[in-house]
Amino acid sequence: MRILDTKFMRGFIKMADDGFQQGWHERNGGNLTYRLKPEEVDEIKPRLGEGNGWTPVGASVPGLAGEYFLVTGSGKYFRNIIVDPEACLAIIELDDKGENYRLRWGLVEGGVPTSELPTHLMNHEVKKRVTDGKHRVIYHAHTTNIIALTFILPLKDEVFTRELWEAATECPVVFPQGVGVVKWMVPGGRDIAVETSRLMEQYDVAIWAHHGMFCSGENFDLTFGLLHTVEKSAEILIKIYSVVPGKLQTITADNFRDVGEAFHVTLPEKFLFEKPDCEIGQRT
Ligand code: 2HA
Ligand code: ZN
Repeated sequence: MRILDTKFMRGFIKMADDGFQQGWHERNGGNLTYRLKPEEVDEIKPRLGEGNGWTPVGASVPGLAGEYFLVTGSGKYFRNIIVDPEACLAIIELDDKGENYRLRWGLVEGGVPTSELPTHLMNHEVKKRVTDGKHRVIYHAHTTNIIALTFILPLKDEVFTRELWEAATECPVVFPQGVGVVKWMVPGGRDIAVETSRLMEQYDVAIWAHHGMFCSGENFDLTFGLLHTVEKSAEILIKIYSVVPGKLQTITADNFRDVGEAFHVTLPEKFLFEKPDCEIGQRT
């Protein structure tokens, strides 16, 4: 099957373009990776190149040994993916130790996989383990309102989760485990990858202070939908805090317990701490 005609490729390209249309991918900002299913690898194998030499990943991910990934290219612009996917994207194969990769398709005008490859692969490794192989998509975007929130809220998982949940009733149902927050760190390396993948043990969302967000999910719809929902909630919060210093009323801890019961989701009690009834003039 022609690689560009496969369902996973079309889904990947659509998701990337949806993200660009949302305004989350200025210049070369953001990156997206997808762990191929064995049958998807079989389907395209006759059309893959030989791969010329192995390159270190920059992290060790033995849990992903031998796996294939569709990834965005370093320095490539999301806005160009839909126009020229073969120049902007790559299919890479990991070696039998999960330490090196080789290029099997794409990047026809040259280049290397995303600069955030260590974080993507370490996240994939954690998520493959904790979801029994269900999660396949890791998405990083420069979401405007989440970034803005990281300047005005304490960089704590509990505070971000509670604020995001309060801004839209669907949120605790969409991300019941909450969100994790990584303090400002240098992007592109192993250290930030370690911090992020540690959060991915318990969350599907990791916020990078003053930078953006990472989400993990089973497929393109769920992963895009998750990131979109979190960013929409952040937009509501930025609108609220642009108008008043605090909320006059909000969804309470007991309200969340009721939502949890009604929608059969378990909301960790660490996010349901008591707060003053009226928050005008105060911040969490
Ligand atoms: O430029 O988003 O974090 C790609 C990035 C790096
Ligand atoms: Zn980034």
